[in-house]
Amino acid sequence: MQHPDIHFERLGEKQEVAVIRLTRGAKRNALNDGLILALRDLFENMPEGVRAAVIAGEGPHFCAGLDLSELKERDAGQGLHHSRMWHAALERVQYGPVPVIAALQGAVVGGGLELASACHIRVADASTFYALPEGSRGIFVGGGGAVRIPKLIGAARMTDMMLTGRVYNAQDGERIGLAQYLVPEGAAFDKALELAVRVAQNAPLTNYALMHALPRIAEQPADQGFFTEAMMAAIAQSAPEAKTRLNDFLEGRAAKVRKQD
Ligand code: 1HE
Repeated sequence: MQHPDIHFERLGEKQEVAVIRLTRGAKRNALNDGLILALRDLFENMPEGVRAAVIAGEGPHFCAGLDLSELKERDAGQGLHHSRMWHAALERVQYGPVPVIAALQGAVVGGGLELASACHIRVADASTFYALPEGSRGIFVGGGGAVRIPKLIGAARMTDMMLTGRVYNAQDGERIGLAQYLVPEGAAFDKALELAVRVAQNAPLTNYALMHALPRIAEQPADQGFFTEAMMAAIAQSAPEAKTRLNDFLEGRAAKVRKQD
C-alpha cells in the first residue's frame, strides 16, 4: 500500500499486526479525500496474515478531522456523495477483515473522532481531547458520527458537544466511553500494539463474531438477537481451532483467568 500520507508496516513476531500511521502531521493529520480513499483501499486489500491493526497519527495529534480546505467549493449533491464516500471507507474499517485499535493522542476531533469511533478499541493517552467542532463550523457530522458516536456516549452528550463546542479531556473521555483505555502521555501506541498482538492471538472466528455479529445483534430485537447469537456461537465452536483451545484448557495447557491488580 503506497500513499504519501500513510505509513504502513507490519509488526509482531509473525508480522500479524498492521500499523497504519497517518503521516500528515503538518496538517494535524486532517483527512482529505485522497486519504479517506486510501484508508478504504487499505482495509479492502489487507495483506494475508494480518490479524489485527493499529491506527495512529504522526505528531502530537491523532487527527484534526475533515480537511476543511476541501469543503468550501462543494454543492449539496457533491456533499452527499462526499459523506457517502466517508461512510464507505469507515465501514471498511469497522466491518473489515481485522479488529482495529486506535492509538489516540492530542486532538481527536470532528472526522478524527468519527474515524476513531469506527475502530473496535480506542486507547487514549493523557494528552487526548475530543470535540465535534462541526457545530461551530456551520456543518454537521458526515462520516458516520451520528450513528456511531451516540452508541459510545449517548445522543445527549453528542448533542451537547455539537451545540456548545464542549471539549472532553482524556480522563472524562474515558469516563463517558469515548476510549476504553487511558494511559500516560506518549504511551498510547505501545499499549495499542500490545493489545493488537493479544487480539491477533484469538481464534479468527471469534474476532469475526465480535466485529460482524455483535454490533448487528445489538441492533436486533431481543428475540432475533438471541437467535443470531446462537447461530454465531454454533459456528464459532464448531471450528477446529475452538476445539483445540478448549482441549488445551481442559488438559491444563491454557492460561487461567486471573484477577488483575
Ligand atoms: C487543518 C485542519 C483541518 C489543522 N483541515 N487544515 N476540524 C476542525 O475544525 C479542527 C480544526 N483544527 C484545529 O482546531 C487545530 O488545528 C488542532 C486543535 C487540531 C491543532 O492545533 P495546533 O495549534 O496544533 O495546529 P494549527 O496551527 O491549528 O494547525 C496546523 C496546520 O494544520 C495549519 O495549517 P498551516 O498551513 O497554517 O500550517 C492548519 O490550518 C492545518 N489544519 N486542522 C485543514 N481540519 C466527514 S465530515 C467531518 C467534519 C469535520 O471533521 S469538521 C471538523 C474539522
